Amino acid sequence: MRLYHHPFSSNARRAVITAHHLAQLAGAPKVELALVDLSKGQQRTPEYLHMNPNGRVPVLDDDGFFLSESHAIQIYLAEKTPGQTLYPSEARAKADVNRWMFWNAHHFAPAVAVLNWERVVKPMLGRGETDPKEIARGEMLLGDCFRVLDQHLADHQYLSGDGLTLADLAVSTPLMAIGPAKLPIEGRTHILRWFDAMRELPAWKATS
Ligand SMILES: N[C@@H](CCC(=O)N[C@@H](CS)C(=O)NCC(=O)O)C(=O)O
Repeated sequence: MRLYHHPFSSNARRAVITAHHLAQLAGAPKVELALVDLSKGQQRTPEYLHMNPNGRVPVLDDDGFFLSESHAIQIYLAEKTPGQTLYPSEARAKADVNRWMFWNAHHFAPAVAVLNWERVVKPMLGRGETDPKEIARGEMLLGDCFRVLDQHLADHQYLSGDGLTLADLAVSTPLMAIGPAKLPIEGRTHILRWFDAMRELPAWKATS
């Protein structure tokens, strides 16, 4: 399999980290990484758009089966790996992991993206002044998400169940922006404890 990514993309990193983590297991799919240079517009070439018409990273190519959307890629890689424990098969356990993954895709990652765009990407690409209204909107959205996440982690070591799952890998990757995008994390001690543990994972370190 080939996984198209860019190192600055937290969406791509979610899939890359999952592949790295699963690679510890003998039956894991062999995943080769391919860099897509977003700054050169390589995500908009006809060849790339054939794999992912959205023109975004990541996309997985499994022998001509093209799969975009980072959370879907995580699930596919896990389900292709015999003996994995990142994605449970029991209905309620699986639903709970799904819940956090959907929460991430719909609420958390988009909230981080507002601040990341205003404070990191816009200045980097010279796309105009920071918009204070957008900053206020991003901080409000993220404040809500941080409250929910911190409360949950106050009495849970991991997001779902008793061990590391796809949910932890999914939700931790937007926090790559914690410093550069000045995410309002002050006082969220439970998130910081959990995120420190995520950063200690060999898969996180290998993809930094
Ligand atoms: N929902 C998608 C989002 C993918 C996405 O937005 N990727 C960004 C990088 S973080 C991208 O490729 N942007 C390139 C562009 O917009 O031209 C996923 O989770 O995979």
